[in-house]
Amino acid sequence: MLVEYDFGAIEESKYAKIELFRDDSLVIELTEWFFNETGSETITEQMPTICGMSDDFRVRIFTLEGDTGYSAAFSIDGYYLCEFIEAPTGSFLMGSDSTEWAHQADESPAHTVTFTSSFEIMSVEVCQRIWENVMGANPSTFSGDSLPIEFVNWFECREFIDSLNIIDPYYNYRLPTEAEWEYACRAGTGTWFYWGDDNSTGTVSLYGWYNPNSAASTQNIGSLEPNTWGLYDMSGNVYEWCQDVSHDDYSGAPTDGSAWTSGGNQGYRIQRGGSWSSQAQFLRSANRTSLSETQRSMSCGFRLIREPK
Ligand SMILES: [Ca+2]
Ligand SMILES: [Ca+2]
Repeated sequence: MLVEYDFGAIEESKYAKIELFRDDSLVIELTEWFFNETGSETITEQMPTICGMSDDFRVRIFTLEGDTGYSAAFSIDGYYLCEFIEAPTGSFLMGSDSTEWAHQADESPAHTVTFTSSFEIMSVEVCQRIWENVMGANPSTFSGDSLPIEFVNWFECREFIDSLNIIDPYYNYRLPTEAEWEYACRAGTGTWFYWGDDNSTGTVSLYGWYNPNSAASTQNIGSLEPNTWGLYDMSGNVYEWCQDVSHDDYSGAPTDGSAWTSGGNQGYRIQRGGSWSSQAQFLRSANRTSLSETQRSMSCGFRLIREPK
């Protein structure tokens, strides 16, 4: 779906919050970071597939200059820019044991992690359009507005986030902790994948871009089935940087969902979820890998956590 709307009423604003209503009910809240043009323009954004296609949609826009009210007519023929999903408080079993298919030693010991606060995680990977508008350049190996950003090292992700935190007056952003990432990926499941214990190509291909179905490239974010919390591409498309330093296994890992940055293999950061080039075993919810924090990979991008300022 593409959403087209006229921002002629917005001047000199670098930020707009957009609410999309369907039949007078708020169905989605979007955050737009890069309005600095004057005059009218048509913006084509990706909209969540949950928006549907044929109902009565209206967009309400809030900017630093105030509420602009409902927009004029617009059309929907696409999908979203960015949406954040609230992960509720709760506990889950992080990691896997040796009975799991393709289990690796660094997934042990499985351990209970408890979140006493909810958090908000981006429903998709950061796409190139967002990165380019914040950073003014696009280092990706593959090219496309709706493709995930990749070929950015861990420090470059931090630079992007620092810039975003200056632009956005309402939220601070950061990388997920590894525990937050796996909790959100599993979305209440304890199976190999968030769709169950099914590693058949037909089933995996419904949820994740990986070696058998990706045509050796990243694919548009959010274009396959999400998990039950509404998160897309937690398996496949690009690996996703987390805050945590790599460790050989979970011995001594925190159990409160915080980032594990002491000890371990300093200089190496966790990546999660497998990628377009991976085989199915690496798309498992428990799978972990790491990369030097100064290294770039055409298989690795990231998504964001946000917290109110
Ligand atoms: Ca991914
Ligand atoms: Ca692994």
